[in-house]
Amino acid sequence: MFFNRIEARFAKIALRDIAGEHTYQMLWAKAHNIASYLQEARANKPLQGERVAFQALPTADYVAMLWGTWLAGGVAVPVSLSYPAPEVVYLLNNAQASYWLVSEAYLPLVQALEGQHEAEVIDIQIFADYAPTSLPISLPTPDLPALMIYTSGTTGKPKGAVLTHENLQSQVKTLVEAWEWAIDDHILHVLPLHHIHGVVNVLLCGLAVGATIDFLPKFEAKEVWKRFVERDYTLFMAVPTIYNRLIEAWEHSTEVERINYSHAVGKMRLMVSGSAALPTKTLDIWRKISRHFLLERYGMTEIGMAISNPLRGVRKAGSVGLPLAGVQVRLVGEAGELIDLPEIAGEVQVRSKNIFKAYWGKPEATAESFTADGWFKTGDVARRDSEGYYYLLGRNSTDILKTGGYKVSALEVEEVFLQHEQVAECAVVGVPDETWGDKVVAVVVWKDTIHAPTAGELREWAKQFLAPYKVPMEIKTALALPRNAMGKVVKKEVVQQIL
Ligand code: MLC
Ligand code: AMP
Repeated sequence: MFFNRIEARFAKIALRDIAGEHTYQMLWAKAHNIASYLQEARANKPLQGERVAFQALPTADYVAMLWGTWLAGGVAVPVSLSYPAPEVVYLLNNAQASYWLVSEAYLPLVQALEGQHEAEVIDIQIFADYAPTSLPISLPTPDLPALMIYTSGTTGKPKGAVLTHENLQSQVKTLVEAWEWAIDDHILHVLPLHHIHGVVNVLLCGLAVGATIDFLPKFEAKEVWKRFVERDYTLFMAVPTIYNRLIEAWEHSTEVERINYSHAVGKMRLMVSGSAALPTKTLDIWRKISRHFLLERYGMTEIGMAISNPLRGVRKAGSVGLPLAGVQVRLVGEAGELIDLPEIAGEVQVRSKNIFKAYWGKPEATAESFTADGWFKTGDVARRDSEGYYYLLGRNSTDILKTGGYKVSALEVEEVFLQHEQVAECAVVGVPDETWGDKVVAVVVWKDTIHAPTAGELREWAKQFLAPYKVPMEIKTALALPRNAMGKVVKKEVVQQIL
């Protein structure tokens, strides 16, 4: 899908990044070089599913690393740009990565991690004057694993969700058809490139149809508005927090700026929100600002996009819409009964070609995430109205949080906090918040209140081990945590106490 007939769009601009414009031909040549290099080290044989971890700012290098890995028969493992050293080490070792491709910005990290992993480091600057042997690159077969995305769960550390080429092609095809992606589409990309929203929904869909993608190095609301005015974008996709930030920036602008901003977004053909619940208030204000009724959709790393409001039909506020073509969705009650009637809550279960193959190296966790008859258990709870539109109500587990569209495991954060010498007990919870969705808050019982660190000190300490978005925004102190008869912390009560 990405490489077939790519020659036909060689001259078209695929990407704009901090370095300038890149045609499809330039990306292809860069990817080809990387693939040749990787295969040369394997006696010119494909990598056969070896994992290639890679880290690059949102630039052409990122796409070249992704495509190059695929052309060499490897599995691409994008690494978060904000991970501190221990998270990167965990990922490289957990994925058993053969290679770690990095752009220049990550060389200090590479140095700091010397001896802590087995991956061979490739600084992609070497490709500046690398002459590849002209290898016959074979296109990967559909059943070969293509991409591994790390995602937090209810137990332990993040797991690598393995998606095959077939999964990705099917996910992309579903969205290209549903949202009518086309070659003349032009999108501003502001999302992180280690999660499915930014990778599949924006980058891969855009590249598959020959569209043009402008990368923004980092999300910044004022800069996004400026770009909207300067360029003729047709599409935009983001998480609710980003729309909230854009609203805030619009409200703090001059009258003339507001008129220009609203005019610019009004010209787009589609604006999409997802990854977390879109508050009706945000939907309403955005509608006034842009004249767009945001298209809300629902998805997950393991399943791609499953439910979406329609491009052309009725979009309902508060609903994530109807199952996408080729995706089967059902609701199941607590006793395992199928829910047929409208307005009754149940777990969302999904079956489709889009669904991932496995959690890397975790056959038991993989098996547990499916029902005996092959439906993926999302852990999300929803109801359906009489017209079949789905409304998400919450999650089965109080330990899965969504902050700014990022999934965070409360248990993973608690485990880190409990390593601190002054923390006796700790409960991490999500507090409803207009901007962030769940605001991650830690409630801590100190061993010794006199020597306890300040909230700021504890957050700084935690940043050594956790990506910044996993570090609780607030730290509260308690004398004890509410526990049930079994001694288990009652998270709902913890939230009540701090509200
Ligand atoms: C940043 N910070 C966060 C955070 N993002 N903290 C909690 N939750 C987050 N999401 C931290 C920063 O490290 C910083 O910490 C402080 O908050 C303020 O930073 P900022 O500069 O104001 O935030 P910013 O970097 O602008 O990030 C905000 C954001 C970002 C909304 C742009 O969170 C983001 O890109 N979110 C998108 C995530 C995403 O793509 N999810 C899709 C997953 S796939 P400090 O300590 O320095 O103050 C999926 C499936 C599907 O969900 O359906 O799509
Ligand atoms: P992730 O594991 O990071 O891919 O996040 C997937 C989770 O995000 C889902 O299981 C949902 O809980 C949540 N999610 C995605 N889209 C929406 C949405 N439109 N509304 C509410 N929650 C959503």
